[in-house]
Amino acid sequence: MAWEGVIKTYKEFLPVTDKTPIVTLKEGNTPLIPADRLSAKINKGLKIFLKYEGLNPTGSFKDRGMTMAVSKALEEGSTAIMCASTGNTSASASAYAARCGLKCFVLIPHNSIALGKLSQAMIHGAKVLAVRGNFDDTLEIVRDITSNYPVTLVNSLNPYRIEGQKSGAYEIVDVLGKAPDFHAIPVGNAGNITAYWKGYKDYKQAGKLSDLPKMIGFQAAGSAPIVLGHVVEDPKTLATAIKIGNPASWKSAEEAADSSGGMIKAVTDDEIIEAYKLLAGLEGVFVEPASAASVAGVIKYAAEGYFDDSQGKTIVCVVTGHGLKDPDRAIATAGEPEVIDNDVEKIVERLRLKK
Ligand code: AN7
Repeated sequence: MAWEGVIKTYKEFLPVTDKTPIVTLKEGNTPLIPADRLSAKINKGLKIFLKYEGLNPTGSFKDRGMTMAVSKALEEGSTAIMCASTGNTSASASAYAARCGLKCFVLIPHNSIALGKLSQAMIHGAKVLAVRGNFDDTLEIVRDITSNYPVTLVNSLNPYRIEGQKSGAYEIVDVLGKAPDFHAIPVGNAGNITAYWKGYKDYKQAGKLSDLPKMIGFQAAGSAPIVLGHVVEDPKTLATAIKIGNPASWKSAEEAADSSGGMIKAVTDDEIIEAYKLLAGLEGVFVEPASAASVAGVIKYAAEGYFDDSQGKTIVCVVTGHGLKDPDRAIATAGEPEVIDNDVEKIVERLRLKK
């Protein structure tokens, strides 16, 4: 049967009715990819899976929440939506708005979002303003404007975003037949860890799983307010998607980590880039740097002994966005191609091929 998108597939778990106009790009149903070479490299007997969210229609997990937020905005008679974004939320919001004829207003931090994401918001026809400030500043402005003007906020402060995003957890359990033992995830504004935890708890309540996973979240070290326990005024990291100093869902992220027996920790930019290269080179999975934070965290804490009693256990790493979102980073990391003459002999020689 053809995949119908997140809302139709999981409607019994979502706040929709038969009257909800469903705006969908058939998001969800992303592959859960076994990462056997990575598992072997980490060598703790863990079985690692990658939930490849970059394969959603706009290239990130945000589509799961956006189908809900935009459908509900339409149902409630809204004519315009607005978000602050480190890039992926704006790419998704602008696509779903285009699809149903809503206006879309986007505030991004100037010079701080990856090129692929910016190109998406522009081509889908959103009104994009690049603000001289950081993400936290733009979110503050969007909260202010959406509470004073007839414009629907579609950041993850909008509870429908969390509702849609929790579908990722359902899909994982539907494939594995149970929850994983560990769920590793990057943390920025902290909506996604909140959503997955909710999804697992829903499924437990519905009798679809018995044991909940330990939720382990990873922030970039230069933007790690939850780890530090205070707001970071000037967050820094090359993982621009998670360059956030004052996460909107801070408390619920802590709640997910604490009540599951997990943790929220930091990984450095070097550790993120190392994991980014490993995913691409060892598993054939191209993700954006922020997504690699989940894998970087697993590698780091494996080395510190966190998984020493985890023989045979499963871990799902959510890799949240596609590598093509940030082509500049890929080239900066892996280099440019060598240029050569249009000459077969020179090329054979350069490739060191022998008959
Ligand atoms: C690839 O687009 O906040 O912890 O404005 O794009 O739920 O915020 C993006 C966040 C992880 C962090 N990975 O998720 C935005 C935005 C990628 C992301 C996160 C984001 P949350």
